[in-house]
Amino acid sequence: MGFQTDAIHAGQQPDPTTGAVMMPIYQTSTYAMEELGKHKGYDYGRTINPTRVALEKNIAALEQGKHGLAFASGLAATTAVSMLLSAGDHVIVTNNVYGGTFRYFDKVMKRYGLTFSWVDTSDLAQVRAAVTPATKMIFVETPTNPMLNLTDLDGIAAIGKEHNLITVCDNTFMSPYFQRPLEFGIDLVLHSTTKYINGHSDVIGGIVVTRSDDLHTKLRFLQNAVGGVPGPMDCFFILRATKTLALRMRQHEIGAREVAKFLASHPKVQKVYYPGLPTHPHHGLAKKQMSGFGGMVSAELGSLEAGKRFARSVKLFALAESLGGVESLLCHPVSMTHGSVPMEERLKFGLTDGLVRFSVGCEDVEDIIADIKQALDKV
Ligand code: P1T
Repeated sequence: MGFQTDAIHAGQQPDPTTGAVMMPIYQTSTYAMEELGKHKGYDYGRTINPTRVALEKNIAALEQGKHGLAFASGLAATTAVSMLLSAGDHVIVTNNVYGGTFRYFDKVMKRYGLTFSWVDTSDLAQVRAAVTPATKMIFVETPTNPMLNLTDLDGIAAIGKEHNLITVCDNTFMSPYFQRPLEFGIDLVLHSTTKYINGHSDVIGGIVVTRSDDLHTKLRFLQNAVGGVPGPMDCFFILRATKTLALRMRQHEIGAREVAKFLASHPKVQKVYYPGLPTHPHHGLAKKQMSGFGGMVSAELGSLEAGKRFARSVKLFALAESLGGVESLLCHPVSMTHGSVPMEERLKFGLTDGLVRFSVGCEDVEDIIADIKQALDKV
């Protein structure tokens, strides 16, 4: 089936009891057993929930995967994935990942004896050079948050296979509508469903999708054993939202292309980061592995003061963490989403005090551009 058909139908059929067309919210923590050792496939709400199962099947279909595992947040999904590892294991991670992912690996998992190499994974030679006998996983984010650097997924999957490593891609910025990492041989695709997949800025969630039966069995165990599962109501909201994912992504991209073009032509903007611009260093790779360029744009305004003035002056854009909702959001990564990344680390990949990040919403494009224009006038 096509993407939109799957988005609307995968994992769902009319409720057998009532015929309800929409998946019910099974708001229950437990299920009555028929007798000792006999139940209907549902025993306890942390272990399994029908609304969650529907969501997992739905997103698994959109990612062209076989199994989906839903979590209470994107970071809970990352946590479950990291629990596949043991003390002494080494992980290669994209140097510019979401600041919370950096914080989790650096401040939490390091204490449990994992080691990390922070690598510019857009350069496969650097990835190869970072592999050690202890390496067990390559964790990439592409495009990265907020620099929008791309990593070659084909190349990462090949290195992973050669060295028998688990490859993981955080696909939050593209959503499965524009990029499906499993199709390139990546083992696990991960999302903060809080972002484009839910798309309405009203749910925190995460998901992992895989084609591997083995990794699925291990992650299903961890999902239950560690316990970071989403509630049924949140699953219902996300399931409702995927029905319009394609429509929203197309509109996000229309807006983002215009925003990138406008910013690139503006004298007060020093640099624009958007994979859809022919000047982007990874534009060729973007065309190869993504079917669109997404709704995220970053821009260098030159100084913290310029960033502050701009952030103070936008009216339609809300100054807020998060991204991927239908409403436009502006973020100053250094003071917000990436506050936990040390200055010397972030400067290596160009994350300066003057960088602002646009999550271009689905409002009328003229209104979005007009807001950016009037705010730049005040810088
Ligand atoms: O917030 P949560 O649902 O736990 O997802 C974490 C996460 C994981 N991966 C990426 C690429 C992300 O961007 C995020 C969360 N990011 C933001 C809150 C932000 O504003 O960038």
